[in-house]
Amino acid sequence: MITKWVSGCPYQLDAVIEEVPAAPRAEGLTASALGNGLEFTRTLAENDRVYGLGETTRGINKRGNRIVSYNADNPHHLPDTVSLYGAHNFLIVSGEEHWGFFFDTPARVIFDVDVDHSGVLCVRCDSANLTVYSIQGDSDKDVAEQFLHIIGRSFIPPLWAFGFGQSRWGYKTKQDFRAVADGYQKNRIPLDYICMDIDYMDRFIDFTLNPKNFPDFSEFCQEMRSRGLRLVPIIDAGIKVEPGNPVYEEGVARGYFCKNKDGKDFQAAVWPGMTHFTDFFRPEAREWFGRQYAALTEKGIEGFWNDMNEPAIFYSEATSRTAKKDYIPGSDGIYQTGVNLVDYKNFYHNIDGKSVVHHEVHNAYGYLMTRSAGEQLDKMLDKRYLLFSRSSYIGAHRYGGIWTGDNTSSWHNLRMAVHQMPSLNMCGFLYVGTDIGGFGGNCSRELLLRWLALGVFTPLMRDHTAKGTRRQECYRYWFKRDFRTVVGLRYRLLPYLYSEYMKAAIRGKLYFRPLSFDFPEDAEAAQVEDQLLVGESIMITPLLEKGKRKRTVYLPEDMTKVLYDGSFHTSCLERGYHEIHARTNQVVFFIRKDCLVPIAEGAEHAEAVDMENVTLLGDGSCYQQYLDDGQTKDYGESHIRTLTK
Ligand code: MIG
Repeated sequence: MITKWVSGCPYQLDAVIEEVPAAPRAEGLTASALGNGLEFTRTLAENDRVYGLGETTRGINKRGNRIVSYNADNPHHLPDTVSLYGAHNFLIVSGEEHWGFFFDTPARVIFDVDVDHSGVLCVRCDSANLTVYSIQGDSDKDVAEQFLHIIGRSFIPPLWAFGFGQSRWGYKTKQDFRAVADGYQKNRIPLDYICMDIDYMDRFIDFTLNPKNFPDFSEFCQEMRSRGLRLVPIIDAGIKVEPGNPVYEEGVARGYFCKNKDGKDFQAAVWPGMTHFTDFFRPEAREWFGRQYAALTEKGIEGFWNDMNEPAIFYSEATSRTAKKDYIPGSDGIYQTGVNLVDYKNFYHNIDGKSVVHHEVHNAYGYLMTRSAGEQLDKMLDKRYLLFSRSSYIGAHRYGGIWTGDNTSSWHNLRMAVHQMPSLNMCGFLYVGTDIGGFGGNCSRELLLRWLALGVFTPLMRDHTAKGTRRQECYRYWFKRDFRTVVGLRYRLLPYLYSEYMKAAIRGKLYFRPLSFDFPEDAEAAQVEDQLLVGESIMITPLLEKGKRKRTVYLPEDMTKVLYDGSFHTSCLERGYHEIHARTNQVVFFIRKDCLVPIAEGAEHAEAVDMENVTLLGDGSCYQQYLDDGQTKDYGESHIRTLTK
């Protein structure tokens, strides 16, 4: 059962694309006025849990946290960090009843999820122009699936995007990229793509290539393709202000950039220096910006990542003088969200002919950039594209995936990834992943192997790190065979991982789930935050502690334990608690009762994996495999074949 309550005059952002009946109130919540905005509360019973809220830094159960939707370029992913890059305003209250609530507003929202242990969920919305969706269901899973249905089908990337990718901020020349390709191929560690960070551009100008380093980019793309690799360039949100830059000139001439209060094109500094920001709220500007990606697709590029689209701003004329940050008041003090409010109140969008200050619609900016790219890439390429974005809002999940931004090489951030994945799925984002090994800081060999072992199961599996950190490519570390084993597992599991992703996307289901979603009656399962269900057959139990070669796992039912060390070793374990052992070159996961997992021989590229000839592991009797060419857009149940044991 879903109803919506429309308050005031909300912006039409197409987060929800199905018809939902209107109700006279926000069902399941108590609403009251709060300044210019609205406050929604709901009393929580002692054992109620709260799920969802996407890309946040702590816990699968969000109870006991304060979370702020106000998209921020924030590299500090700490337990008490309140804002990251996305606004994912959907949560599930789980207890005697199962309710889902989606606060559809691009303005700031503060979620006090019983932060002070007063037994109250309190959601404070800056704006009273919003739509609140209330979902009632039989279970948490049912609520989540009802939500996935109304927000529309997830983005589906090509098969090669389910391979492993390497990235590093600082690769600049063809030599740099060739060295990565060589490093992986000489050591026979599988790899499908290499990301190009901002240094491939001409002075950080979007849609350009450094003329000295890439005078013949088409040939270079071809060279990489012939080695089984693809290049995935970054695109930043801001367009450099510079006469002679055709995108700048055309954007100015057509009036597609955001304005300041005097009606002039707003400018602020990011990587290229002073930039203008495309007004993605205007459909014609969105289409125009998206078409610019052709500069690279024409040369052979099939995938991109969109960065700095909160949008991130280093400084502006106003903020070089006063650097005032956004603060939010809490009953227990003042919290800084790390965002520069002065800038966000200094520029304007044109929405349906009306001038709207950015601050009021801030959270939708990154989404609309991704939509701009996605809509045009879909038209320009006759096959699927890869796209993932840093900033997002629900709705963006139909156009691309996301990565969780500038994390750090820390064990806490690895654990956090386990919490983020299912929470993002609940908000619609299926193609998700973290910077494997951590973006900031120096990654140890042990941490990288453990992070890769989790990354094997995340749809986006990319190793990425910042300039100035330790080299983080797998082949830079001692005893490369271990990396070949762990990354290799991804390719051996590809028939399963791809099938499960595709089935989740076309059927509107979750790919990652907390244990409690499948075992709602199991009080032990509800407490588990360091294990996940991945697709229909697998449960993962990652090792998340430094120096540990064993951990305790909870099995909500009898399962088959699989230990992979280059070959698969299986054993049956009964429901209950067990200690499992895994050295850094071993990955342990579980196959659920009455389930199967198809295993391939593996290969060095996703497209080279033989998906047809598979071995079946587990004690089930049949498996539904999704099989297609990995490029076609004609998705559907007809691509499913049933394998029997
Ligand atoms: O200000 O392009 O999150 O992945 O390597 C930093 C450089 C800008 C932030 C992204 C990160 C990327 C980096 N970018």
